[in-house]
Amino acid sequence: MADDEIILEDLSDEELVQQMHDDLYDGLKEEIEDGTRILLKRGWTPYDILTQALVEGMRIVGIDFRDGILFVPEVLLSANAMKAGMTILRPLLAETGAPKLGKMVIGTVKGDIHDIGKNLVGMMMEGAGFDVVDLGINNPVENYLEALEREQPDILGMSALLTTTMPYMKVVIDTMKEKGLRDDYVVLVGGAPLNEEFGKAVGADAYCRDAAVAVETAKDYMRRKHNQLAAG
Ligand code: B1M
Repeated sequence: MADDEIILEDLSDEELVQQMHDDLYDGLKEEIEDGTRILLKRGWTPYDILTQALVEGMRIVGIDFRDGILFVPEVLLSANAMKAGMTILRPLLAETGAPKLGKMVIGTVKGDIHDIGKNLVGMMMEGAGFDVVDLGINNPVENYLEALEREQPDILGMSALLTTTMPYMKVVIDTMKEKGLRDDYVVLVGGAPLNEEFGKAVGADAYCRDAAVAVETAKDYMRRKHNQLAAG
């Protein structure tokens, strides 16, 4: 073992989280898996590990990607490391035993291959008691329409991370309108470049800033739906 090798187990929580940010930056998958397991063993909740160690680490990666310090191959390694941590947390988040609240179909729009945020939303929705059908990345409108017909969900979720792909959400919603389907579903949209105004402009029911907001918004719509059914 090299003298300067870091023993993750020996670090304090704060140092370990800091180290995980560095390891995510360096795309070190196994270290991220180890760090995730150690924090779990120390009693951290899956949600705190997700937000404080993984999402925060990816935020730092995003800054240096934007500034031309990191490039696509490096960021891909970071993304893979992040996904490895998320894979460990996923069953724990889904295991809450929450009663079934509804069903959501979610996918990243055509032209866009970013899926970490979408996956995170899917995981948190499962944890809150939703059945989630994940359409993956790069979805043309046909994929969404087929999935709506096949799965009959309560909610359609769309994700976009690029300013060039986010307008495609309007294509999907407009097509739903043309086919008379729009009002059959709650449409939620999200992704880093979006905002409230954009959500309204494309005709979505709501813009969700992050996965926690997506869960709260989805629950809120399901409550309203049940109240309407009870009243009608
Ligand atoms: Co990309 N990329 N990328 N990238 N990438 C961004 C988005 C960028 C902002 C980086 C930058 O310049 N600062 C920039 C976009 C600029 C713009 O459009 N204005 C960018 C670019 C330019 C590109 C390429 C064009 C680079 C190139 O090829 N030259 C290329 C495009 C590929 C394509 O899609 N066609 C590209 C490629 C890639 C990688 C493949 C290397 C990799 C993706 C790997 C993967 O996803 N499997 C990647 C990554 C990792 C990023 C950054 C660094 C991180 C994204 C991420 O995972 N964040 C990103 C920088 C950034 O966003 N600041 C960047 C962590 C994640 C948890 O957050 O996805 O925002 P986020 O999700 C949040 C919320 O937004 C929300 O909840 C999530 C959880 O809280 N949310 C939803 C997301 N979807 C939702 C759906 C909902 C609700 C909420 O539905 C209901």
